[in-house]
Amino acid sequence: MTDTLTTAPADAPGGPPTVPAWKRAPIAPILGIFVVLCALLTPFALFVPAHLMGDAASAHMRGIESTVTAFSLASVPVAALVWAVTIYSIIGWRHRGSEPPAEEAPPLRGNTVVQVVWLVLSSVLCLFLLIWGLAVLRPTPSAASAGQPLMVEVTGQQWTWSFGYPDNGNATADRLVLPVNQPVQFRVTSKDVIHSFWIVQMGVKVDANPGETTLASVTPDRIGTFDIRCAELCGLYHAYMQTTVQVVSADQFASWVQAQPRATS
Ligand SMILES: [Cu+2]
Repeated sequence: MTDTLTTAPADAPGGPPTVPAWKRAPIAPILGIFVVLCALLTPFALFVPAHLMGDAASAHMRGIESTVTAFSLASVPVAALVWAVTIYSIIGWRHRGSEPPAEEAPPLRGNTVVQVVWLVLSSVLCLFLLIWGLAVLRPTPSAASAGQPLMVEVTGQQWTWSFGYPDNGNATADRLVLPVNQPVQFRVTSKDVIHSFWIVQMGVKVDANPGETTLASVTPDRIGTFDIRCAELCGLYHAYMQTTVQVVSADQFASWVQAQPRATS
């Protein structure tokens, strides 16, 4: 009985050996798909991912945006190569009809050159991302060294945020207002479960833990209204635990904070 799945076409006597289709490396079409994908993905990586969170309102957030862009660009050739092989595999090696293929599928086996190249490239890529991340996202000088920071107490509770201004007569507010270009230090805590205080366009994100105080600092450098969200799943209405921060001029802030109620204790 002839096994059609494992029998390769017989070579012609005296002629060159017949190379099964699956053994011919389709370098050119895969390279073509790779180049097209790189051309499509590069502008996407340059202009889309870093701007999904809105325009930056602090130098720290601009560092995060440049990091997102660098990481997206570094992932373009990797994604393009994987997709190119996948797309060619789906189209180029497609078998039609109800009969089984005349040739057996290629066996999976190691290829030392590919493994070494892949490992070296991956290592270089990881090293680049590590160095970039350490350089761009290094801790900024403490707010104290850039002038007296404005202290703001942030308290999370299911499912709202409240704010206190201990240096401004213990003013309290249910919304956050900050003066532009003034270093701010947040002292963040929680009344019940773990929340996470996230000012999206300023790149501030820090856990709010019950019984603990965590610190975060930023200098808002753009006047406007920006998003505050809870970034820690904290219960039924977690998705609605959001508010805004308004960044205003120093004069506007002074008159606003003056008009706020004072904490009683
Ligand atoms: Cu929360």
